[in-house]
Amino acid sequence: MTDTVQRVALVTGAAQGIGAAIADELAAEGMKVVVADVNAEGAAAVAERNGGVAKTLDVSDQDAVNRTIAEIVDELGRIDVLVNNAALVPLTPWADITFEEWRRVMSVNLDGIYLVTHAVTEVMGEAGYGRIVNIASNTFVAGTPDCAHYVATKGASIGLVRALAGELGRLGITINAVAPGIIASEGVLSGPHAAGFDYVVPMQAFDRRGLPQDVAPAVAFLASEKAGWITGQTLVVDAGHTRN
Ligand code: NAD
Ligand code: 4PL
Repeated sequence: MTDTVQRVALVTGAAQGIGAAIADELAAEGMKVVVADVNAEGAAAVAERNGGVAKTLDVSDQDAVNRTIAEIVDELGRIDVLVNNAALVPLTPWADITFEEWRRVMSVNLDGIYLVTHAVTEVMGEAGYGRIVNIASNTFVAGTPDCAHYVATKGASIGLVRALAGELGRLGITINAVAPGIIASEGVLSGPHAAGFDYVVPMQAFDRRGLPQDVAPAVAFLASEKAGWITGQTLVVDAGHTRN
């Protein structure tokens, strides 16, 4: 951060869970954070506590995405950091993944990344500076069962990071992925993934459940100016559950 410019960060899916912790961490580091989520109330509460700006946004809605990015540029003048965090986190055995369910997960977890990233890189490219972090998942490393559609989107988000690093580097933009292991977010705690802790925690190096606050610092580092020589990479943040 320079003395004169306050960096603006857009975090999608930031009304709760890992996204909210990332939004708080970036705000604590001095950034102006746009807390974007389909959950308007939750986004407003997070923005209220961290001095940010809330935007109601469905990342899979092309018109809404383009309108929201234009609003942010109008109101705040810039977008320096994008964290692609919004996602559906389903647990569905392969036999039960209908094409409709497959498309639903693709549209939020993958089309959403395309839409927001495509709009934001235009803004970042004009400024000649940007930091993009995709929140992937260590399920892509572990091959976690009963969420094949989800794992496929997380692999695709890492593929996009690798593919875009070169093109975006020429514009002064870095793009990396952070791949958390199982985290006690509101979403996971309220759904069937919660049973996964009993299986995963014994494989970790540390004997407790991961929290959203355990992921946020890694994202903040890759989103910082000082991470400018790192791009196209995936940082696994899972207490050593997987090792590569
Ligand atoms: P969560 O379900 O607690 O929160 C997700 C947020 O995204 C919610 O606020 C939800 O409203 C929002 N959202 C959903 N669809 C949206 C859309 N179309 N547009 C905008 N916002 C939308 O989830 P979480 O556990 O905090 O997960 C956050 C990210 O971390 C996701 O990318 C997830 O895949 C990833 N992740 C989670 C875990 C885990 O165990 N919790 C592990 C690895 C990776
Ligand atoms: C190990 O990304 O990485 C459950 C739910 N277990 O979403 C995840 C593990 C989940 C994960 C994830």
